[in-house]
Amino acid sequence: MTQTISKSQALMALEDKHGAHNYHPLPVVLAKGEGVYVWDVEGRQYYDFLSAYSAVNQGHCHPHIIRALQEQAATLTLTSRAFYNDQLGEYERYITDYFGYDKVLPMNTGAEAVETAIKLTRKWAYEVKGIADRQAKIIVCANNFHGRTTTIISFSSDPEAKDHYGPYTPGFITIPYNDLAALQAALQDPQVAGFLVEPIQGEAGVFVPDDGYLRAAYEACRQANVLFVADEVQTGIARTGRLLACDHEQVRPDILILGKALSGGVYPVSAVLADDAIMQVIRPGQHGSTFGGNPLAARVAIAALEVVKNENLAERAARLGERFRQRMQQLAANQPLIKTVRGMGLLNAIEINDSPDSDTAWNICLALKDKGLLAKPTHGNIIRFAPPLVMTEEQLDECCDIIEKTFAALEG
Ligand code: IF1
Repeated sequence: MTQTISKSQALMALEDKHGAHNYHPLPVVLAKGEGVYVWDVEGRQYYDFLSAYSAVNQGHCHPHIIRALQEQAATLTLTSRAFYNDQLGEYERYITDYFGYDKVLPMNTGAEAVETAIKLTRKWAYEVKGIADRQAKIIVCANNFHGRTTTIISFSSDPEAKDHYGPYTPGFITIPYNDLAALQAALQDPQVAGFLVEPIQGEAGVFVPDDGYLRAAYEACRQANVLFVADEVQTGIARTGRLLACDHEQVRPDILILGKALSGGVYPVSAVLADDAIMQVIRPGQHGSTFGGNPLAARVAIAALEVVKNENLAERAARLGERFRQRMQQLAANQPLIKTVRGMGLLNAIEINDSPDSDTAWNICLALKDKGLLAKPTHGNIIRFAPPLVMTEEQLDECCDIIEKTFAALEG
C-alpha cells in the first residue's frame, strides 16, 4: 500500500529519526524568510511571532546584514585570535561607542557570553574586591534562564533544564525575582561578587518586574560593591522599546551581556561589555574562543547594529508594542481563555486560563499556524509573542485580527 506524505512530513520524520530529541517543534518546516514573514516547504506564508527567540529583531535576511555577510564571507572568515584581523578593531570601537563601555569581549552564543560574565565577575572579586580565593558568590534569581552550559544550569530552578546534569557548580545564591528586600538581605554577605539578572524574565514567561526594581537593585549592588550584571541576550537590542531594557530605568550595568539580535540572527555573535576597571582582570591566555571576534562576526554585527539605528527599531518596538497590548487587552476582556496579557515593547505574552499541563496553549498555537501566524508556548500555558521589529502598523493589525479570529473559532 502506498501513501503520499507531504514534503513537510518527510522532513520532520528525517529530523525525528536522525536528530537528538532535545526539542519539540511546532509541526511546520520553514524554508525561506524575508522581513516579518517565513515560508514553509509547501510555500505557505506565515508571520513569525517568535523571531528565533528574539534573534531576528531586524527581520529575516535583512539585505544590509546579508550584504555584509556575503562580502566578508568571500574575503576572510576566520583567523583565530592568534593573529589580528582587519575587522575586529573596527567592530570593537563601534560596539563600545554604541553601548558606552570601555571594552568588549567577543564570544559566539548567549550562554558563552553569560559564562564569560561569570568568570569576569569572579576574577574581579578576587583581584579587585579582595574576596578570598574560591569563596566568591553570585546572586541569581529564581526562574532565571541564562543558557544551557553545565555551570548555568547549576543555578537554574527549572527541573527540565537541570535534572540529572549534576554534579553542579557551586557559588550561586538564588533569591526571588522582583524582590528588593531579598536582594538587600543577600547583599549582606561580604563574599558576594555580583548580581546576575534578566531585566525581564523571558523564558519564565515574560515577567516584567515592578517599576523601580532594576534601579533600586542597581543602587543596592553599588552600595555593597557588588557588580550588577545584566543578561540582555533576549531583552537587548531594541526588543523592549529601548536599546536595552535597562535603559527604561536609566541603569547602566557594570557588565552587559548581549547575543541573539547582535547579528540579526544570521550568525552566532555574542558580547560582554564592561569598563577597564573590570575587563582588565582578564589577561592574555586567560579566556577566549576559536570563533569569538572573527572577521565575519565583526562585519555582521556592525551591520546588524546599524539597522537597529537606521530603522529606529527601538521606537518602533515601543509604538507597536503599545498597539499590540491594547488590542490583546481588549480581546482578553471578553475572552475567558485569556488570563493575562503582559510585556514590554514587542516582547509580550498571553497567559492562557488553563493549567500548565493542559494542551490548550499548544492547540492555540496549532490553530494560529493554520491561520498563518507562528508562535510557541512556554511553560505549558503561556504563549510568547515577539515578532521582528521591522513590522508595519498594518501588518501588526492583521496579526491581531488573526489572533482574535483564532480565539473566536476556538471558543465556538
Ligand atoms: C533554547 C527561552 C528564549 C536567554 C537569555 C542567555 C541565553 C538565552 C536571557 C542563552 C537563550 C533561549 C535559548 C532557547 C530558548 C530561548 C528562550 F525560551 F528559553 F526563553 F529566548 F525565549 N540569556 N534563550 O534567553 O543564549 O546560548 O541560546 O545563544 O532552547 O535553549 P544561547
